[in-house]
Amino acid sequence: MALTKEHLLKVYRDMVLIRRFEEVVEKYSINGTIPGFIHLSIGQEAAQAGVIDALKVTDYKFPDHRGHGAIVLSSFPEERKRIMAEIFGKKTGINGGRGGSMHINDLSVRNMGFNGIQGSTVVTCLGTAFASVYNKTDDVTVVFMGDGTLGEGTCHESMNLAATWKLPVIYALINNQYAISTFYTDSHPQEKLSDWSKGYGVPGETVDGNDIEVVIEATNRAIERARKGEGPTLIEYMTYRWQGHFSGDPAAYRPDGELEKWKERCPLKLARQKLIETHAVAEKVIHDIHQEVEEEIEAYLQFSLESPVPVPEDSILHVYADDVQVEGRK
Ligand SMILES: Cc1ncc(C[n+]2csc(CCOP(=O)(O)OP(=O)(O)O)c2C)c(N)n1
Ligand SMILES: [Mg+2]
Repeated sequence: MALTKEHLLKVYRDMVLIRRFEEVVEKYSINGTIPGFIHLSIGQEAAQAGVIDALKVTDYKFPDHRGHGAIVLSSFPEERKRIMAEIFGKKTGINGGRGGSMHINDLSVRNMGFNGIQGSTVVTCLGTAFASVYNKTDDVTVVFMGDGTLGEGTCHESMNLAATWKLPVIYALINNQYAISTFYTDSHPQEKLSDWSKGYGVPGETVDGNDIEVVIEATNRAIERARKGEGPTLIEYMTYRWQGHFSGDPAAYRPDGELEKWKERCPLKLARQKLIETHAVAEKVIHDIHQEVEEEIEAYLQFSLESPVPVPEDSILHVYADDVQVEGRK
């Protein structure tokens, strides 16, 4: 079912927000202000924004290393500047500047974070999925992973158990075609990676990951199954990353013309076309969205630039948990 005009406008704004967020992050990474490696998801906005849009705040989210978009959109609007500050390594960051780009978690919205090991969260996400069943809630768990990550042995283990125990997991496989420099069909025998699901007797589908309406529809189908206790689903969102693997990678391994072809199917462009052609949205409305987002991102940036860096004495904080009560243990 097509989205309403209001819904499409909302997710269009979400996509503009994460596109501009990452463009700013890219700029400050290249000029050396942001420490460490940055993995950008420009071009993949629909897959991230669509999945997050379909979730409740209490659903568990496991982003991956290319997850800025999903993380920003999961967080409460008033906390989003702290996501950028985290990437800048600042004390005001959502994790006090300790995590940086790849290790951002925010338990208030059940963003469970990532740890730099591909395929690890595909296993640990079984814990939150099991907790939902055990506690008899209808919260689902979404784990993001890439086409390369699907080749990790952990993905087999995870899908096997999730299928056997009918755990409410949505495997959000973002197929952006490459794992670093390896094209996905050079490391997988299947053309459709969603066919993996067949081995575990669970539904799998491959969808257009650049069309946000298609993304939301497919995600909703999986969420509905999971909430009803029918178990996991594997969804492969076909998309493309416009940048190299990390900011600074010239991506010389891509054939000529490939990027240009995918840019024609820019997720923002596709949604904008629908807004104008199907919903008769005026150009001025679109322009105002961009203007509003611009001001918001500028505020995040100023906050990030002006915030202090963590002090060395703070490095010993949060090493041990304070006063944790574990049932059944002294
Ligand atoms: C276990 C493990 N092996 C290798 C790496 C190095 N590594 C980081 S990202 C990446 C490629 C991941 O590709 P994909 O899953 O397609 O995600 P994408 O980067 O395309 O978003 C690799 C091999 C790692 N971090 N962890
Ligand atoms: Mg990939």
